[in-house]
Amino acid sequence: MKRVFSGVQPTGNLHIGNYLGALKQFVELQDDHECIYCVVDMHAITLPQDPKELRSHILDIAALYLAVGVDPSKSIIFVQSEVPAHTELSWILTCSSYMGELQRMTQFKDKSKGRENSSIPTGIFTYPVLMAADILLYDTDIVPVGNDQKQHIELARDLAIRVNNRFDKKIFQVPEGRFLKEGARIMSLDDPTSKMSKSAENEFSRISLLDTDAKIKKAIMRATTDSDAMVKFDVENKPGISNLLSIYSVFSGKSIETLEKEYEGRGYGDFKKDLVEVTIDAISPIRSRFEEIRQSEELLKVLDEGAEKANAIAEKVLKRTYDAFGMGRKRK
Ligand code: AQP
Repeated sequence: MKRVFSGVQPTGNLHIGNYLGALKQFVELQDDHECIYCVVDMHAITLPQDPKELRSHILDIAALYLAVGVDPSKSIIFVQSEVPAHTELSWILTCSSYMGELQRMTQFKDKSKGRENSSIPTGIFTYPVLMAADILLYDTDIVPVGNDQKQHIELARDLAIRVNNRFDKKIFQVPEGRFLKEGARIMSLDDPTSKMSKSAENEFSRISLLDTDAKIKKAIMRATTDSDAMVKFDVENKPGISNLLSIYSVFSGKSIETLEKEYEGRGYGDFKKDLVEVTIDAISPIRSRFEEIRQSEELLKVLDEGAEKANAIAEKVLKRTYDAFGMGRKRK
């Protein structure tokens, strides 16, 4: 069975972009793959987090994994900081990476925009290497993620190949990214030229999986569209309605062409009203399951067992790497 690894940062509640780009794939893959899903709290602290909120978000994300359908009897679910090998391997890979390749990462450019070099947190610069360590530590074959992670997956592949070539043997499995055709990049509702994000200031720029029906309605009804009122998919000229069409299509299972025909000559009002309904239908069962799971002792048990299993796999790959680099004394 091929092995799958992916993670989500506990930086806030998951939005429909996280769900449609990544989590939906997590569920689809678990029946015929060996899946490992992580709550990547080491990544979250690349920007300052309130400690109490961070602790709470870690459990929220784990509960959301279960609420969307990740099944702990099929998949390993764990918290990144509970497996120390992530940071250990990250250091080794940092010593195998170059400033130039990290400077080219568009997420680094976005997150450091407008800041002087002297005030850019180093973690924002080096976290793609930590992400490479996350992936390589589990001999991962497939990484299901949204489109925004393409460049980071490329870096993980480059580092794996570089280390393998250096020692002329297979230390790391070279992973492949897995991106969906629809939903791989859901855009912000108030600025459809940038991606929907958990940490964007305007809460109406996103739909979170835990939003109330009223909030979902408000966010969709005020979503930015253009003035010609034609429901047509054209990302370049009509990014707002194109984004809403993508969301409608993945939640309803109808193709974009079918939706364009259905709403021909009917304007945006009708379309948005129906999209509200379709979105609430898709999200509200997740919300109710979440409430139940988040309160349960079972969640903590799942994470304890997950950390134990993840540690066992990670230790082996770390040992193999230490041996190749000649680190420490020979471990048994
Ligand atoms: N807008 C999106 N459309 C499709 N997929 C998305 N993902 C994120 N945004 C979209 C995918 O969700 C997974 C988890 O992302 P993450 O939390 O680890 O980090 P992120 O990509 O930085 O997500 P956010 O929401 O933008 O968080 P913040 O605001 O904290 O930076 C990944 O697979 C990602 O591709």
